[in-house]
Amino acid sequence: MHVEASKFTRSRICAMALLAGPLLAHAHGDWESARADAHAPIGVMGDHVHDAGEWMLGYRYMPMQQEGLLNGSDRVSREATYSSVADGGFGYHNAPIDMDMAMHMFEVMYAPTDRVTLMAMFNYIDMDMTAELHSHGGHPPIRYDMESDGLGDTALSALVRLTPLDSPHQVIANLGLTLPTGSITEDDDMPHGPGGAPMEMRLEYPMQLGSGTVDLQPGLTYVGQAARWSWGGQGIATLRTGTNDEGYTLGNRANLTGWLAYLWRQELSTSLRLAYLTWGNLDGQDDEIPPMMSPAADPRAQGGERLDVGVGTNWYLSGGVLRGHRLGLEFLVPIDQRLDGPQLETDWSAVLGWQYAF
Ligand SMILES: [Cu+2]
Repeated sequence: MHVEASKFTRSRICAMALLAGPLLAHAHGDWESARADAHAPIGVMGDHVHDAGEWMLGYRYMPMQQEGLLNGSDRVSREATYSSVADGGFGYHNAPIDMDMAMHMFEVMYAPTDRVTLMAMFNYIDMDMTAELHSHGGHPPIRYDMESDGLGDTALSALVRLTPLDSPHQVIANLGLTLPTGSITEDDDMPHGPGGAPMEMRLEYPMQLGSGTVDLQPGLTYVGQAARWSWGGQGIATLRTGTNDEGYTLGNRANLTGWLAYLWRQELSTSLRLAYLTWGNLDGQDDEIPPMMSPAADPRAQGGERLDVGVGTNWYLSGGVLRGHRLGLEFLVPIDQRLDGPQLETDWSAVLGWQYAF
């Protein structure tokens, strides 16, 4: 943090020498919540707490696009995915082509005390996948679409502020869990009937809406603030408990992220973030999902790791009837990903959010 310390000192001197008005207050070193970067980039959840008695409502729209297949960090063609093992392929019946996902996330926060903020997040998920069934018996490959949408798992957490209330360095313990409100029995038509006729089948694991288990989400968040700069880091694990009703457990996950934000003026900040995500393969399997149908149906082709870089901007509306409303936008692209494959590669994701505290 040497760079931060020198920037911190330099900007404090600048602020004291040059600035009057609201920015001068920041130079005193208290945590300032009425500024754009007092919340992390909008793609980070559970990054901030509220003062006793305060409520917050929020909504995030999170699109994500995946296209093409990777095994490790190597590209794999559709043909190789559904060619027989004897021909040097992977021997699946289908190969995913692309997948579009959009999540609508609604959040409510309430702070019963200055130390503890409670948070609930509800998701509505909408997914489309295009896949191709291998050619057989003189039939050309058949391309088809699958869809699923509905409520995802519901996240509940307590955010416990561990540091002094007004410190410019805040440490928050994230004590979270998710409830299995998302369906794991979504079906759609696939061309597996006679002569490629549509037949309703259980969708593959990435197209299911929930984990089917109660998942623990412990984590730790640190945020720091100076006059013009702010920064933070967060680590959150997702630990599955037990086995779901279809006989499997999704892999555990870990998210590690760090960011740096610059405050252009009280209402506007921009951010740069690195996000590392790792997730495991399935334990067990759903007997209605034949594992050789597609790599997306294979319990051993689900895990991976990815490093994203994100650029973002936060707006904090400080006056007029919209005082206290926040808007955030973040755009993330992977700079490295290694997948247990063949598995769909992530091209980009984005988060557009609104928050209002009162
Ligand atoms: Cu909040």
